Amino acid sequence: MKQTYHAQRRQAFLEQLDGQTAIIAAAPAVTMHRDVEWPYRQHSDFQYLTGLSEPDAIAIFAPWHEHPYTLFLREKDLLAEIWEGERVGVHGAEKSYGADKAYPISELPQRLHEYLGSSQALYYHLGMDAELDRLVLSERQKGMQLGQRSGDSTQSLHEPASILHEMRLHKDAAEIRRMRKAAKISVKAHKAVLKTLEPGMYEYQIQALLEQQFLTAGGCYAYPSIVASGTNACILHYTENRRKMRDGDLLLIDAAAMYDYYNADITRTLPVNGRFSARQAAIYQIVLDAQEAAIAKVKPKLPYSEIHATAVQVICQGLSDLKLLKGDLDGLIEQGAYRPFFMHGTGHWLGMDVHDVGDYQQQGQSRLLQAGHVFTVEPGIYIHPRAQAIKGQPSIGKKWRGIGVRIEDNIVVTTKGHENLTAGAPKQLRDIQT
Ligand SMILES: [Mn+2]
Repeated sequence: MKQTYHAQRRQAFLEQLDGQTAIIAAAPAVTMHRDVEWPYRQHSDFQYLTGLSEPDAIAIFAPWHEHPYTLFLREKDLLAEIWEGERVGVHGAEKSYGADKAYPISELPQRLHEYLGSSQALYYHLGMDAELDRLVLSERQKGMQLGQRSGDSTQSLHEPASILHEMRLHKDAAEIRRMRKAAKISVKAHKAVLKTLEPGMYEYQIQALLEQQFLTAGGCYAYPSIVASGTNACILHYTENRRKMRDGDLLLIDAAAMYDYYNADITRTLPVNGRFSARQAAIYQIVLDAQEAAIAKVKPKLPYSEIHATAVQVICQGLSDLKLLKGDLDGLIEQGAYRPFFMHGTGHWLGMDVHDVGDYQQQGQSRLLQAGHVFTVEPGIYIHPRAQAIKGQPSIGKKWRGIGVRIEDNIVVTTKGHENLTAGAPKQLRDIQT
């Protein structure tokens, strides 16, 4: 049962707390409009440790306490459950969710002090819930005034992220399985698009096709689907998806599934009519070469920053071959001459959050990759039709303007090298042209 993994994570977290207390809060429910809430999505930190997908819950970890893992959560309430669905309840939290002790959330104010007492440090993230912030800070203050602790009476405040996000960065076997599944569902959706796409369709029809695939497989979209045709491909976070696609357009699709709290993140750029123009193909090939060169480097101990450096090198070489950049290669790279065309990083950690947690640097140096790290590799080139108006922008021939290409895959570092979880989504010219 899934609780085995949560129990292992809690054990590791409790050990690293080293005798101190941590308070981790559930995500609040969010209103969509009057009487209607957005579908509930648990906060990834809380989900990672508890497996409990309910709002109005607080997990307290106190290794020194008689109950090292305590859950405060909603009580069973038949009337509320008839309207809103079943609740785990206090008994369920102890029986099925591994809590050493559970209490109704309404009892948090009078019980919180028991968990703060003898801890020199408190791990709590401020800023998610103002009411909880006030309660935690005032109870901490009272505890310090009462001088319950021996020695220094100040209770220091720390970010749980310093422990928890480091844990989440290293994916365990259960997490890799879910990410593999999210990737598989997403690959299938991108393949379905390839079969269906033709001029005259609307962007939202492609969005519907993708999201139907995600839902049919038991997932949902990991983030709002980007279906950006024509010059919309040059807008990095385009999600309107209202345009009618024309013969000769490119279509940039950045869409993928979340499955059981784990995300994929795929981008493909396709010719709407099945055939790239010569200029589109030239830009596409540079991006693909950059992406493949970057992925090929991935193995344990590689500094993470090498991935971006590799993509930048290939993109600068390619743009300079096309005479879109002029000057010597090292100079172009050093001056960041590529930035008007490639203005984002080459990727990000991937996991329960699409832009997942974990530091990219350690002691001022780029982190070295390790088996179990998962991240995206997603270089792009965007020639925005109006970019000419930006000061300092290189002058670009009219015929190049409006081309936007990004290609993104999800890479897991293995002990021997890497595995591309999303390799099944076609990206070679021969596979995406008819
Ligand atoms: Mn991404």
